[in-house]
Amino acid sequence: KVDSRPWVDQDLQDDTEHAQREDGREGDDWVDSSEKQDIPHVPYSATRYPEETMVERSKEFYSLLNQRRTVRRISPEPVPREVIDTVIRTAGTAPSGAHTEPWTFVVVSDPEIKHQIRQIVEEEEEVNYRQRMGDKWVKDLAKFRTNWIKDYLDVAPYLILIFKQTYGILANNKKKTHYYNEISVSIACGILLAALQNVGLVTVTSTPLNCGPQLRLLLKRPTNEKLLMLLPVGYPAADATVPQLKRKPLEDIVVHI
Ligand code: IYR
Repeated sequence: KVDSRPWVDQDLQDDTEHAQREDGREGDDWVDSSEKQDIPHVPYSATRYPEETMVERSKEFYSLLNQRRTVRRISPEPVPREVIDTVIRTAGTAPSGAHTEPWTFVVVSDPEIKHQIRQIVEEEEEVNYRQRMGDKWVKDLAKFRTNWIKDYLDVAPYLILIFKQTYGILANNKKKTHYYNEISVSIACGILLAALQNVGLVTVTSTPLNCGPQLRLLLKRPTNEKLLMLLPVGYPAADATVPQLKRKPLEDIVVHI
């Protein structure tokens, strides 16, 4: 059977809907909202900049992020652990459905585990490229010179695997609904990419197709967690190259009404 959307990961469906029974009430194993407590609301104010400063800052931030590129040749040079901790803290500032913070960032630096990850990903990606993706998809990717061999999984000093928690598990073993968990974690991933760019590190936004369950087991993550993204992180290799791509101009991506 030919799937018309082969990039949709088998394991990556959003099971937020499992939180509710058909009658709209929560099942016994789900936390009752009446158990939740009220929290105080406190004043908020944002830093206010003069307009010229806003223009300048907007351009500077654009320039920084416009230099971000996917880099597939990563240097083995060590990266300070404190930097990794802080970029992940930064990613964890993302907004999330009902402030459920439905993310787990698994940071792998152990060479043995990195290699096991590589073996799982390469084995699965070979099937992806040879069978699942189909000729059209493989042709569409040719100009990026990608294939199923992923050296960066051994070489990069850190692999960050980002899992979405499809529901939460409370101390009393009750389940908690994680509203909009996929988009919440996707936003966190975007912030993580920006934070990495900000410190001069590079990555590949990889979404290893159909590797989720095996990697989840390898990393001993619970069944409520599903792999959303795998980011090898490090400095770019001295001989790294990137395809010469152009970004769409503003006029092609914005509509003012
Ligand atoms: N997941 C594969 C294939 C791949 C797919 C897309 I769409 C890309 O932009 C790049 C690669 C891989 O990582 O090689």
